[in-house]
Amino acid sequence: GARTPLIAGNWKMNLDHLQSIAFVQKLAWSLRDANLDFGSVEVAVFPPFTDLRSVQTLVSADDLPIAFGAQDLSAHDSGAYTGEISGAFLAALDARYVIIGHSERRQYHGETDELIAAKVAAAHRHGLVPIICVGETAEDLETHGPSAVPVAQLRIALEGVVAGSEIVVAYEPVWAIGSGQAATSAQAQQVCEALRAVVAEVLGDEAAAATRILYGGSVKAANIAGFLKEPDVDGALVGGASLQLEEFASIVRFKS
Ligand code: G2H
Repeated sequence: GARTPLIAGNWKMNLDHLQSIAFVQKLAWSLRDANLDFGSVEVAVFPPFTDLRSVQTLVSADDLPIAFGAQDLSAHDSGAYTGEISGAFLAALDARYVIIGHSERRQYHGETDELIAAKVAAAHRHGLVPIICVGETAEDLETHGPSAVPVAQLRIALEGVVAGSEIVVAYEPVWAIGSGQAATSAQAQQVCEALRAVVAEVLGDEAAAATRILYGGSVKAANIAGFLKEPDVDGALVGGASLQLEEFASIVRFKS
């Protein structure tokens, strides 16, 4: 298709410093050995903040075809915000992406749709590509049906978009996260199609056609093919399986 699939490894709060560095190096070797065509798939890793500098150093020294980004950022650009990391800091590390509004941030850190919109705006002020995460809980699914909650979340998040700036959307049903119980590819397609319609409505048809929409939630080598066959699924946000080198490399190699 017209959109290059993105396989994004969200490490969450896993892998210590030495494991992070070894992982990126071995991933690069593994992908090189597989003669992966990087025109046909993009790979990105999302280490904890404290390992971004090391990953940047490694990736730039060896010119590795691996993009990277952060798992969160502050809605503010600078100032008295103890413990926060600004988009400016991430841009200075050459991070290309930043994950925003992951359900774990929404659930455990009280992030609201409005805060997420402010973080999307902050990412765009610093030239970062936000990966905007949306998804419904099992209860939402039962009460409101498949697309209503993710669609409503995305509508608000898109208020932060700076016109003409790139976004990535990730549909991650909360009931499928880390549960081993992935959505079916048909379920993912149904919601991703609805999300693309929201992008079209808010940002226009051209933006909607260019925007990559990922599926996330218990993605592994055994189910990635089904997701990527769907017309509106343009890659995956991978958690647990992104921590295992061979498994992650197999996911990446799928669509080469
Ligand atoms: C969903 C996903 C990565 P997992 O959170 O963002 O994690 O693949 O472990 O379900």
